[in-house]
Amino acid sequence: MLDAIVIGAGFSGLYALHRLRGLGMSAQVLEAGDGVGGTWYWNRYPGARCDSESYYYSFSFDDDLQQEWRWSERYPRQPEILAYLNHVADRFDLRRDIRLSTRVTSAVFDDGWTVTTESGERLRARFLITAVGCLSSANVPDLPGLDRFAGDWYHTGRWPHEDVDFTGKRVGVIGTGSTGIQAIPVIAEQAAHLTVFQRTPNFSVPARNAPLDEEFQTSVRARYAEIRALQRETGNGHPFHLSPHNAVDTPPEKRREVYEAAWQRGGLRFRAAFNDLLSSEEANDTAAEFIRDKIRETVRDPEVAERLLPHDHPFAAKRPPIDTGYFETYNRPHVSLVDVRAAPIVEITRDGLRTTAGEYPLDALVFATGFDAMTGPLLGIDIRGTGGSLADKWRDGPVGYLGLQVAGFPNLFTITGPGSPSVLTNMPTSIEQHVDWIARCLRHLRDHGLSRIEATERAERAWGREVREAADRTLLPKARSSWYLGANVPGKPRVFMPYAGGLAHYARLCDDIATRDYEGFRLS
Ligand code: N01
Repeated sequence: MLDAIVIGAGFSGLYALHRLRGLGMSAQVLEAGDGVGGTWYWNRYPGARCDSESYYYSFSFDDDLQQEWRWSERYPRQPEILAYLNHVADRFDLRRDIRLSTRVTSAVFDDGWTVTTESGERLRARFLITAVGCLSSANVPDLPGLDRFAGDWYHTGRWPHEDVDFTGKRVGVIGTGSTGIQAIPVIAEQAAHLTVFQRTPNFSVPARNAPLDEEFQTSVRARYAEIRALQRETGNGHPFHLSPHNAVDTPPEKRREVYEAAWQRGGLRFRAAFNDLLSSEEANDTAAEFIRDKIRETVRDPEVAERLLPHDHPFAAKRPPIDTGYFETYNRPHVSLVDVRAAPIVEITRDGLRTTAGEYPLDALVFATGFDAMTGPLLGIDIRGTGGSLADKWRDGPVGYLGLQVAGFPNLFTITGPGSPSVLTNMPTSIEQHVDWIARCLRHLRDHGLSRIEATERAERAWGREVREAADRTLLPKARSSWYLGANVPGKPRVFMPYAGGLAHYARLCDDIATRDYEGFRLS
């Protein structure tokens, strides 16, 4: 029997294996893809890059690694992040314990975990660690007629490995989330005609991507200790604090100047321009209106601009995209915008897509329709604990303790599971915090001659309340169409899934719980 099985070889699985090895434990990573990289292995769509800046969307656990790696741009492209993760796999000699093309179909607890793969093979381990990602279960809407479509169709999160050439083609894109907003301007460069099918208009801030010069890289390398410490001190794992000022008390002229400077600097930091943007609707309205004005200024056709204006959710209550030329793309003569909220999609036909307002001929269709987030990747595996299946337990939405464990599933750890800050943060920072906590816990068990750990139902219920209350202290639940609430997947329970209390606060809670002999867990 192995000490641990880890499912997934993205950022989380790679780091988990490294830490387990450090504890002298035997571990196997099982990975469905035929390469390492997780999100960055699957998401190869045109324009795919990270919205966190490269110098901090990376591991911090090894100083030599961060000193030697060179990022080329402010926001790294998918191939560059994939190359980085392959480098990590080689540098730390991880591959010999990673089995690729090995999809796990079930995991059953019976005094240890028995994991079954798609090929029917069984492996046993004392501990099971899921490193399956939060956004890895592609959501392809169930549209009638898709099987009849004569053209090619793609989901951004399952993009082919070979180049897809849209030259001369009439392409449709469904979805205007972070992915659609990255892909649309790039697809428009190639396509003969691009039709964007938009259900919910979105806020977006310019990324202002640029190559990184040597001076900046040298200064980052010299300051890495300080940068990493700052990431761990902030609410969302980025190396910057929210402004000390609030928007409500700032005079309108000054406020506009602050927004303008943040707009020019670009990137996710725009939402840190004032400290009350996610807690006060009045404050949020000022940011939302500033962005709507920018959209009106950028898009030349006032009717198209009007259709692009987001009104149904506060700014940043859904994950705010950042873009390179997104709104400008709608000024191109071969790009059109179709409002599928006003005239919903009826079906896919042999030659295109039909809404209640008409038919749009297409040679290719791209689903930028997101993911069955957070719970989807876990429920895609038939996980059975002492009292039944995870699917039954989560029928009305996910429950768990700290997003790390679920009562009734002993020795199962869920890296960045529902109820942890995860998707509200810079993911590598959250992943390192979770893996470090799990490693500390495993060492504790070993040092105390213990072999089993399980969250109590009481602790789980209390944590569920804390997750709800933390969300309710913000404007986040007001975005009713958000995948944070499961709203993008028909039939999914509407439960706010990530923990909105901030990463630094959460990490302190996790450490305190460990220090108090793993309060809320049963150890034996
Ligand atoms: O997915 P989304 P995404 N008919 O769910 C629409 C991360 N990410 O892949 O809003 C018509 O946000 C849907 O409409 P609505 C990031 O955390 C990170 O873009 O549900 N439309 C929406 O417009 C992000 O938040 C990076 O009404 C349908 C879109 O499809 C997360 O991934 C880069 C539809 C889906 O948007 C997910 O982003 C990219 C239907 N049936 C993404 N179903 C990084 O930088 C859905 N839509 C690391």
